[in-house]
Amino acid sequence: MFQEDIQFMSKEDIESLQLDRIKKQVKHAYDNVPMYRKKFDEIGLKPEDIKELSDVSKIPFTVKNDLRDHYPYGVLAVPLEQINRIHASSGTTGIPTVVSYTPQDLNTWSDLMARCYSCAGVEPDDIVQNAYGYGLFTGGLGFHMGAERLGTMIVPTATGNTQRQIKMMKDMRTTVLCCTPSYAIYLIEALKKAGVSPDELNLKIGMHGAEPWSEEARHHIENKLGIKAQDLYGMSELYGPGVAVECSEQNGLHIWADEFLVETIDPDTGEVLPPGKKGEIVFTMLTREAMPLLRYRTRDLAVINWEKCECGRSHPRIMRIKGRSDDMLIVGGVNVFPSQIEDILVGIEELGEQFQIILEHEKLDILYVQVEVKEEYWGKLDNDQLAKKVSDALQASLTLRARIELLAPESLPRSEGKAKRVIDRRKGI
Ligand code: DLL
Repeated sequence: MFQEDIQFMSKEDIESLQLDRIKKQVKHAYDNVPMYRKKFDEIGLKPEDIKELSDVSKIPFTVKNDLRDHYPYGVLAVPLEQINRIHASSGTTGIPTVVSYTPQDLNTWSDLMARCYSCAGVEPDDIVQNAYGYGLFTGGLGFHMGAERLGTMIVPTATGNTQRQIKMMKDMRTTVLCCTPSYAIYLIEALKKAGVSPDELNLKIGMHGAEPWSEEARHHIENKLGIKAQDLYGMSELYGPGVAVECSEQNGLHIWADEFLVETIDPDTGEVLPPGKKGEIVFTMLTREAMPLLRYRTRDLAVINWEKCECGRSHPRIMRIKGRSDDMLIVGGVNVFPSQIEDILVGIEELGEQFQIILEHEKLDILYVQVEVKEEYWGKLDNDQLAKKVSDALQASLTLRARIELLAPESLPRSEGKAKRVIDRRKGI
């Protein structure tokens, strides 16, 4: 097992390592990043004031806009000559969030990703097909470097060209498929259309992340592909993929706490929440050289479980990501998360996996939910009755009436990367 000693560190050892590292990291940020020096000076905080792990709550938060305001290199803690690579994520504001890495950062990230593969059950003799996007997006290169570090063979297909993905899976005898959960679901349809049975493939593990997905989506992928579908979490600001991953228990994603210190906060007040409470996840990177991030607000909402896992690991677990605080839609004054709608749709037997939410405004906000019907039911049911059943189920949970549009199988656009679930056509929003 890759870095087995770190994977199975005791809680006490993790905490003492965290304390040792956070002290150094705070000093590194304060001494080298003017933005942090300013944030600390404004509240009279000195790096030496961090004596215990609980003192971390004194440190001011970092938010995405801090990175945008210092675009592109303003938050570097090392001279530009020491930067080996950048990645970037596009944002809605037009200014990308740029993240930078020293050779040591790339080394740490590779280790983290190799550890993720290993924790999820991947072995050096596996054949990894990497269908994440290579380029500025961190998914492709992150999964690539981790597989290289673990020592597997890599088939770097990148996104798209589904027919070629299928051919490669078959001919190269791929055992591990890395892609977003929505692309895995699309591949299942494409395999069926191409007349390729999963029995002809050698797949055993799927490594899926980059977007929220449900337990039902997992069962679908596992049953149709005959694999174990593992959830993996990360974000560009925190190296990329590799922050947390599921083990064989599939009961929460282990956050590699030797590198990431995690807290949960109330997204409205910023107050630290007690263990077990759902809130916004905040990470402090413990060793990053190029771009130290202290108390970075992810906007992701989840519950953290600090209990030791059945697998024997003590690294805390993110129980499934429950959407983002900024994903929240406000429809006629009611707060709605797309994941809530998904949870209800997947519970209705006649519906397929693909759906889209459209918001319009005509005097009042209108919530449209377009959802595909499963092939075996399409044309065989009373659509009005089924639409009413869906609308009633949504009303009961959201306290909102949605207009339901039932669609034929395979009519919504498929995505090769992250699925686009929400189209907001309301003016001024
Ligand atoms: O999506 C990095 C990544 C690549 C993760 C490949 C996993 C696999 P960003 O594009 O910066 O980075 O998007 C980060 O995606 O804040 C979450 O909202 C969401 N996200 C990532 N993984 C998961 C997951 C990559 N497993 C944002 N479950 C994060 C739910 C996820 N949401």
